[in-house]
Amino acid sequence: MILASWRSIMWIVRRADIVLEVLDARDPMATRSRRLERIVQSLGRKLIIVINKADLVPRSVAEKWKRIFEDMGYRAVYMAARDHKGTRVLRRAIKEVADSFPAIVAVTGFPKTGKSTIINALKGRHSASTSPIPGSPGYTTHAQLYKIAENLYMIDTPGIIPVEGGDLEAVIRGKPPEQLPDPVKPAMKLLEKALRYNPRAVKDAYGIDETDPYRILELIALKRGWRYKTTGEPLVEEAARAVIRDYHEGKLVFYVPPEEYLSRRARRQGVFV
Ligand SMILES: Nc1nc2c(ncn2[C@@H]2O[C@H](COP(=O)(O)OP(=O)(O)OP(=O)(O)O)[C@@H](O)[C@H]2O)c(=O)[nH]1
Ligand SMILES: [Mg+2]
Repeated sequence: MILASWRSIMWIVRRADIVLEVLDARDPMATRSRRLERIVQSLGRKLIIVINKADLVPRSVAEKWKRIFEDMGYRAVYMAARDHKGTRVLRRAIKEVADSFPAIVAVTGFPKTGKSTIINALKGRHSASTSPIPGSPGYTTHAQLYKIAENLYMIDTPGIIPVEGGDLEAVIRGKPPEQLPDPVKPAMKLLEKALRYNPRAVKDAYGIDETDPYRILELIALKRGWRYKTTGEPLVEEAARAVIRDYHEGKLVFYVPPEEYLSRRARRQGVFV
């Protein structure tokens, strides 16, 4: 699969008037790229932060993230592109920041944040191909221009290379689960994270009442009959891939609360809350 290089991201940003940075509402800060934001700023383009997949978090959480980004001085909207929710708000934001028309909007962000889905939602017809799994046929492989309306064009881009923050997101979004050299470690991290933010996540997704991540993988494998032919041991690698896939597909349900980010930031700034 092809991840866009920073050079090609610059090339795309140069061609655009407005850049959307698409984040995953479940963990916006880990799917954000300050480097991209800096590039957009330094090239004098307009940035709109789009907090997508808002259907996977409570509305109040999406609202809070929006406000956090607005307080940083960014224009921000939230939406659920797959359900065509929030498209009007996004259209309005684009209209308001555009200096002139026709406007070209580049849609950028981490892999699998829903960039192509946003384009489809705005277009009203499906043409940008989408899929839940990195590296699968719906993976956007090259920048492509779409006409959204008479005076509005959008450039769909492949997920940018996630270089900062969110190591876990970088690993699980960077490659299809089948191609991860070691899916077990990231899957264990993902399970730990899920349980930290939603103690019911594993029970709800797999009907398994267990907190040890390795044991959870074993139990998923046993439940599904995935065993090594030779030894009969549970095939934890296969369970790990399933867990990563379930996260991409929103079946493993959890989100990072904005309060955690706010209290961390306050601590960094030496403010007690
Ligand atoms: N729950 C939920 N899922 C969404 C939403 N938007 C997109 N998705 C799903 O997320 C997955 C990835 O969507 P894409 O639009 O292919 O994401 P992308 O950013 O274009 O992905 P790449 O081009 O591979 O980087 C698909 O399964 C979508 O159906 C949303 O608002 N809510
Ligand atoms: Mg895409």
